[in-house]
Amino acid sequence: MTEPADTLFLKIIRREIPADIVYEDDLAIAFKDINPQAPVHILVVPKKPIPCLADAIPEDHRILGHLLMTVKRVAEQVGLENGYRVVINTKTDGGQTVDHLHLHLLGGRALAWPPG
Ligand code: DGP
Repeated sequence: MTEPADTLFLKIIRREIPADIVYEDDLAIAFKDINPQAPVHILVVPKKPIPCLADAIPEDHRILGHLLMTVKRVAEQVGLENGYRVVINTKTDGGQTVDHLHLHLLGGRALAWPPG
């Protein structure tokens, strides 16, 4: 079995590169996006290096549920009471640039729809 690739986000989890971490537990970490697209732009990342949503397996269902509950928790923590958007870019057409599953939590302004 091949080892999963080391990723930028694993380096953040291991504190090898700095990040503005806003939440962490056994399964997930949340930190501010380096290139924010909204006043609040936080990435919620599983500690397990699942490359993208399309690579999730049935056994990952607890992690996937936990990621959504973490988004909700962080949104409350940072005061997004007017609402927010959750985005999972997946593979090339989805605009994914980091091959480690992550949820974008965007908020702090009224967001346009549809996205580009
Ligand atoms: P995506 O395009 O969905 O793969 O989003 C990847 C996001 O990761 C992108 O919005 C920018 C962010 N990002 C890339 N490198 C870093 C980094 O070194 N630190 C932080 N905090 N965010 C990063």
